[in-house]
Amino acid sequence: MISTAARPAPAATPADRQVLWALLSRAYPAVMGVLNVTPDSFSDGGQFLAPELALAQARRMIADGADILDIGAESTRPYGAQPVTADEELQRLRPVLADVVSLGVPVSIDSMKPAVVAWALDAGASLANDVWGLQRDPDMARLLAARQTPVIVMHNRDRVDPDIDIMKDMAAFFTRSLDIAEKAGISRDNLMLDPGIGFGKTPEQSMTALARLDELAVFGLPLLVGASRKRFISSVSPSEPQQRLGGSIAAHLIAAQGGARIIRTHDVAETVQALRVAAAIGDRR
Ligand code: HH2
Repeated sequence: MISTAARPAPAATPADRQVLWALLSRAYPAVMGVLNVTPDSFSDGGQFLAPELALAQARRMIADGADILDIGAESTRPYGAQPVTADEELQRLRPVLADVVSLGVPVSIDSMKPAVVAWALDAGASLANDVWGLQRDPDMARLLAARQTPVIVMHNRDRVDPDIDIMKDMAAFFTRSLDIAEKAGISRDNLMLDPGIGFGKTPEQSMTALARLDELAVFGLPLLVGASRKRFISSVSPSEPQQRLGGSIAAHLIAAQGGARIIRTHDVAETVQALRVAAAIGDRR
């Protein structure tokens, strides 16, 4: 088990948290820029593995309007991702994380390994992004409770089943995650939910999750959506990951209408513009 008890201070300072909550109540959703320090991410693997390229990309995304950066060092794509050890993840993060944190926007750590998240919080990350919704490793909830860290709880499944009702599956999954969070002592104020577009879902189920996002409002928690460049787009309009900007924006605008408060994207400038224009038009109703 990881040591979670004897920490001098929570990772997310009150100032970090204030920034986050201010973003969540803004007229249009906060934009989270994706920073993959991996060789094999599905749409940009290898592009930002070198620390100087990762830092340049982080700077570019902030200049383009990113409110939060999400840094990940292990690809979670459904086909062909190489599982990596915690040590390997740390080796990729170590040369770059503190520099990214120093750029001044909240940084989220996209990892399912408590040891990696613990290290990243010590290095200044202010939120955790768990693509297994606190359900993969019991140490994760313990760690985040001890540090009072905001966490994105994402829906996921070990295998795709085209025959299930994905909305029911998601509701049952989140109910389990919230139970784990409560038992561990994670404050409800620190939880956000994410339907996990493309994770353990058929393209049709991913689109259902986007179309019916508003049903997740019953949980009363902020929603994050990451549809950026994902495969369901190609099921409608055949395209390579880097040619899916139009589809990503369409999906993210629909997610914003459905109540998403954070949008996770590789294409920050275009996404910020789309969200702002949609919100400005919405104001004229
Ligand atoms: N999608 C990816 C990774 N992490 N986290 C959340 N909360 N929501 C998502 O939709 C999500 C996520 C996949 O995108 P990417 O990081 O670009 O790919 P890879 O996992 O191949 O690195």
